[in-house]
Order: sequence, then C-alpha cells, then structure tokens
Amino acid sequence: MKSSQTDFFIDKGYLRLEGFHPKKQVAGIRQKLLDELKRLKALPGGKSLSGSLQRLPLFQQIGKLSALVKVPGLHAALATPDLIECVTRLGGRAPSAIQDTQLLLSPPNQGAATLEGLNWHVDIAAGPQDPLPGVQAFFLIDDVTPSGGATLALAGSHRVDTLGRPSASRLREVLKTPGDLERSLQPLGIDIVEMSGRAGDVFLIDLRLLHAPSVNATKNVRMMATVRCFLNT
Ligand SMILES: O=C(O)CCC(=O)C(=O)O
Repeated sequence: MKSSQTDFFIDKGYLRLEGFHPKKQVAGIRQKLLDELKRLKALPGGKSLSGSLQRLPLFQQIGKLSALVKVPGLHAALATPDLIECVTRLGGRAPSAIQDTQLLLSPPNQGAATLEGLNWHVDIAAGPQDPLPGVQAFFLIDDVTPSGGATLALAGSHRVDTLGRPSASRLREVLKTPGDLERSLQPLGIDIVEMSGRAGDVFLIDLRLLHAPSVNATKNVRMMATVRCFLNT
C-alpha cells in the first residue's frame, strides 16, 4: 500500500481498492449465491420469498435476505491475509479481533433511489480524537451499478469536531434536513461515497465513518459482504 493511499484514508476515512480480489474467485462466490437465491426463490419472479420480503421495511429486507443465504468459505475467500495486511498498514498495527464476514444482499427493484430517510450510523462508539478503532471492509461480489443498493458512506465524517472540520451537531442537522443532501454537505467538506463498482473491488472504511444502506433501484440483487476488523486502542 502506498503512503498516498494511507494519507487519503486518514483524511477521507475510506479507501477504494479496485480489483483487489481476482474476478475468477469472486465469480465462484457469486455463482454459489445465485444458486442459493434460486433455491430460496428469492430472485425476481420467485413468488414465495420475494413476496414476504416486500412486506418488510426496505432496510430490514437486507438483513432478512442476507441471513437466509449461507456460502461456506465466504470469510476465508474474502478476508484474506492480503486484506488483513492492508488493514494492518492503515491501522499501524494488526487487528486484535476480526468478525466473521457477513453477506449484504439486497432484493432487486426496491423502489426509486433516494438520499432521504437513510439510516446513517456508525457501528462503534469512538470519538474523532481517539486512535483509529478499526477498519470495516466492504466487498463487491458482483458488479454493483450506481443506485444498485451499494452501501453509502460520508467521507470526512470520522473527523467532525476536530480542527477545521464541521461540528457533529451541524452534520446531524444537515442529515435531518430534507433537500439536496449532496449539496448541503459540500460546505462541510463531506462527500457521499457510493460503494458501487466491479466485482472484486473492496472499500475500506474507518469504523467511525457514518454509513448507510441504500435503496436498490435496479433489477439485480445487490451482492456485497462486509467484515469488521478491530484494533486495540
Ligand atoms: O446494507 C448495507 O449496505 C449497509 C451495511 C452496514 O451498515 C453495515 O454493515 O454496518
């Protein structure tokens, strides 16, 4: 990993690693997922499961679908020693704990893409002044187009309340105000990152970065996975 990448990660709170995992390896996982989804009749036209999923609130659909599908070997295939090496470089030390890799699957055709009403959150309580508490990796198992349900993150949100950065309360206010979110975030120096891209791409985020599931407006299932790596502080 280049020092420019580490610097970018420190400043923005995320890093995109294009083609990190070989396409062929990811294609094997994708195929297993498609077989499972077919078996569960969760693909478009598969009446039984897609009907019951549709009755759930949008973002609960992701948890429900992801929990139903099991892919043996997923963690070993994605949270590879090379990935842990990248996390170690970014953190300046090896992770003290690594969670199991979780699937992030979104049903297709969830409705129109929107930036309103999203569930922006962090997965850990740690302040911007604290040392980096950990890194979360997001894996693209299939190509994910814009508005295809990729995780969204707010680049720069890990450093609110530090010198020259906006306050956490101002950011919360902007996130609650209806309107053009992208534009309202600009003066705060915060950008929306959509983790769309090609199968094999990986996004690494500072665990303090605000992120949210998004609406899958496409006809394809969104196939991603995630792992959290914690660093002793
Ligand atoms: O479904 C998603 O993309 C959101 C994932 C997420 O928020 C998380 O893993 O912490």
